[in-house]
Amino acid sequence: MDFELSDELIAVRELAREFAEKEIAPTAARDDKEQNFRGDLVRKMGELGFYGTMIPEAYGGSGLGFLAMVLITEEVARVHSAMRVAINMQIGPALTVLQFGSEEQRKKFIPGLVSGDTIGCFAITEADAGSDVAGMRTVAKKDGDRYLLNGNKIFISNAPVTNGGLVYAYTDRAQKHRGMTAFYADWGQPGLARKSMETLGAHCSPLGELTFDNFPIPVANRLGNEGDGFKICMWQLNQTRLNCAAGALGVARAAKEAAVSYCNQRAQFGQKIGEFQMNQDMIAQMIAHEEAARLLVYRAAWLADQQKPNNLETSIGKYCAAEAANYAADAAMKILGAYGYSTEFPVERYYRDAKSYQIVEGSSNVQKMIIAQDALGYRKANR
Ligand code: GRA
Repeated sequence: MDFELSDELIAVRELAREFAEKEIAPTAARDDKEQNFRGDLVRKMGELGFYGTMIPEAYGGSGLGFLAMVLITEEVARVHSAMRVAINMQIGPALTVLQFGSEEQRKKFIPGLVSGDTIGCFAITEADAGSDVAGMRTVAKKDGDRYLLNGNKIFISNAPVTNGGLVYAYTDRAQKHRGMTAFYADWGQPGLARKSMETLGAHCSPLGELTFDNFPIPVANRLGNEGDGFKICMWQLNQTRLNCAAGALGVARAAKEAAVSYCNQRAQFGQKIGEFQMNQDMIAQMIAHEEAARLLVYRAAWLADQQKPNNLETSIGKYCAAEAANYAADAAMKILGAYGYSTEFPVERYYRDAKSYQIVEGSSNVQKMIIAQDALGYRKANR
């Protein structure tokens, strides 16, 4: 077992940290308050190769791997969690096209996602299909050399700004999950209405609805065969879950750093508040939870880099990292008190952003379901 990162990975992490601190952090509070979508930063991250670590050079990537993505994502999320979502919106469709697309589809769609010229997304969730992906109602009907989509997707990250990405729909609803199909869509076509949605956190990550009214997608943009969609979606979620897990590590770390720093500055009752054992208890727990989650998330990424099954390990890592981020944000809020609650300081942002990690990409309860049902022998997680 080797716990050392290679020199290459250390350099990648340094690059991401420097970019995050110099380019993202200075305006993070303002961007959050004004709900700015930072397309300029999305493109700069593309130029730096942040979306291409799991993509071969032939399609514009570097092939550095999943652990490299995790390290980059953690650094970005540490300064602004909403900017982490932007990474996932690029890598989700790029990896899925790499895995399931034809050579022509790979060449056509991946380089734009890797460079950030295409603002990506993946449209799965619907009003009655959140945890229960198979409950979706959007349909795709074949019409000559294209499919026409009808339905509505909600809570879709990047919906207001995306110009290309994945969408899942039923080509044969009677077959339940075996009738679902995956497509790569160019959102510039007619028959699409977008609507923005407001949320508690992740304000710089534009969220919204996509409504399809005979929205056309060429047959040439179908990934795999009709009916492959559910398995493609489960595969995709396993990759994008890892990015969320890394994001949660970043938030956990940011909250801990704020709490430690405040404990060393703030004095009450004639001593630094770090001297109080109740605060030490929270600092210790923040660190223990964060460090444990980090090892789990790195293990899942390492398995992915070895091309070994990692669904179970990714679910465990995502669950623990989301809970660590929420513990840390909650504890930091208690330690900073009114300064934590104040919108003048970043802890309230960490608190709002941390919540998303218990919801997105499979809620904490979905992760627990996957973990427990694997242990009980009901459904294998790694298949
Ligand atoms: O036997 P079969 O041929 O019928 O196949 C079954 C199973 O083997 C079938 O699907 C297969 N399958 C898989 N195949 C490969 C299931 N899981 C996998 C897999 N991992 N790999 C049906 O299986 P099932 O177990 O009966 O499915 P189910 O009960 O309908 O669903 C399972 C589950 C609850 C885990 C799934 O629906 C799920 O993961 N739900 C969570 C949904 C989710 O994560 N949504 C995320 C939305 S996108 C988002 O949050 C964006 C956030 C952006 C950001 O912040 O970055």
